[in-house]
Amino acid sequence: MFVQQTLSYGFAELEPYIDELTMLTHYNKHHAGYTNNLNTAVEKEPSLQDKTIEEILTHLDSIKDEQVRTTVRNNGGGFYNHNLYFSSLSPKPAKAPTGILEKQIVKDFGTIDDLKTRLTGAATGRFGSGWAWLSLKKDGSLSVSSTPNQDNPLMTGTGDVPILGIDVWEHAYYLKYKNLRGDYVKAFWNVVDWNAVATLFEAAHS
Ligand code: MN3
Repeated sequence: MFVQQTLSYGFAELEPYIDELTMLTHYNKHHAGYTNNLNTAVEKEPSLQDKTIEEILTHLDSIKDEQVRTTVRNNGGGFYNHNLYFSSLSPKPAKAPTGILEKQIVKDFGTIDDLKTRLTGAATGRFGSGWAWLSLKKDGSLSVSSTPNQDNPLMTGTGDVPILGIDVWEHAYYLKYKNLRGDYVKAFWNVVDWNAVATLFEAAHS
């Protein structure tokens, strides 16, 4: 059974950048819903039961039933993406990357601000619901991309491993920011814990 990542902070602790009601609804309703729906789908599909979520999302094509595949894509994606999202946030974040992650960012993008600009562009440029991503590619370089719905880089067949995701579904920001997605993304940078991103980078690297 897949279990939601527990939060290391309270729902109100990301204020004023991400408001309490958005966090509460996002985690307790949306993320919980994806998790429940994924578990229900996996219960009916014995071939998935001994697999990790990463294995499932990397090999969606192995699910023969189209309806089950779509359910797992949407809800397995939602489960995985929100685990990544919520665990990258902190009320006391490391404000900038250090070590090998910083070196790779400088190599691939120039400066940390250049990377943030690229990611902000991917987040604000995504039409409709979706995500912006920073991923580690097979060749060791980093890439910025965006995906629709609850898709993510694991599903692309490229071997890219996501290490930071910006949720740009309206449920992630609309209560506070209304139509101003750019303001939410700007605020988001204040609560990204670069230590959490570095941990994923190092894990994906080894
Ligand atoms: Mn969401």
